[in-house]
Amino acid sequence: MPRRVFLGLLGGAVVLGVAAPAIQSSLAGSVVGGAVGLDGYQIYTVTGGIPTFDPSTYRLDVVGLVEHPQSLSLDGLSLLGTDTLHATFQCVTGWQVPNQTFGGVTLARLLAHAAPLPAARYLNFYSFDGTYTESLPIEVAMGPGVMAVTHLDGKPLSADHGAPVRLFVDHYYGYKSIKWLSRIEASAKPVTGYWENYGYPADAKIG
Ligand SMILES: Nc1nc2c(c(=O)[nH]1)N[C@H]1C(S)=C(S)[C@@H](COP(=O)(O)O)O[C@H]1N2
Ligand SMILES: [Mo]
Repeated sequence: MPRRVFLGLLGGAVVLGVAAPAIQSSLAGSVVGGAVGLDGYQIYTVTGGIPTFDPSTYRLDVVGLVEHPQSLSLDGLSLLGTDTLHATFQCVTGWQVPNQTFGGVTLARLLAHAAPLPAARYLNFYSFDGTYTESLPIEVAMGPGVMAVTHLDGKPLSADHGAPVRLFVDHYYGYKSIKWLSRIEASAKPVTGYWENYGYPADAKIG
C-alpha cells in the first residue's frame, strides 16, 4: 500500500474519532514498517494530504502576547538571517534520521523582533493544513535548538517535509516539529497539541 494511502487511512480514523491512542500507535508503527522515504524520513500528514501554498502570499504570523506582531513574507523571513543546526530527527515511533542540516531562523532570533510580553509563557504553533497544532514553553522555544526551518541539507524544504516553513525542535520527538507552519502565538496557556489530544505527552523531550 502506498504510504500516502496508509496515512490517509490514519487521518480518516482520527477524524472519525474511532481510533484509541493505542490503535493509533500501532497504525503509526505499521507506517514505520512500510515504505521509508529515500531520505530516511517517513512522511506524515494527519489530514491525508499535502497542503499547497502560494510563495508570494505566504506569511508567517507571530501574534498574541507580543509587543510587535509580525507578518513575515518568505523574503522577510530570510532577511532575518540564516542559522544552521546539525541534528538527528527522531520520531516517537522509533525511526530516526541522523546527520541532518537544518537551515532557517532560530525562534530566539524570530521572537527577538516580536518581543514577547512578560505574560507570554508558551508559544503555540498552527499549521496551514488547518488541523495540526503544537506548543512549547517559551523558555524551551528560546533555546538554540528550536528553529523555523526553510532548508534541509542546503535545499529548500520540500512540500512533503512542510514547505515553506516547518519547526524543528532538537532533543524533542518529531511530533513537536510541526510542518506547514503559518502562525506562532505567544500565550499564557498552551494549546493542546494534535497528538497530545490523543494521549502523547506534551513534554516530548527525548531521554
Ligand atoms: N502539520 C503536521 N506536522 C507534523 C506532522 C503531521 O502529521 N502534520 N507529523 C509530525 C510527526 S509525528 C513527525 S515524526 C514529523 C515527521 O516529519 P516528516 O513528515 O517530514 O518526516 O512531523 C511532525 N509534524
Ligand atoms: Mo512522529
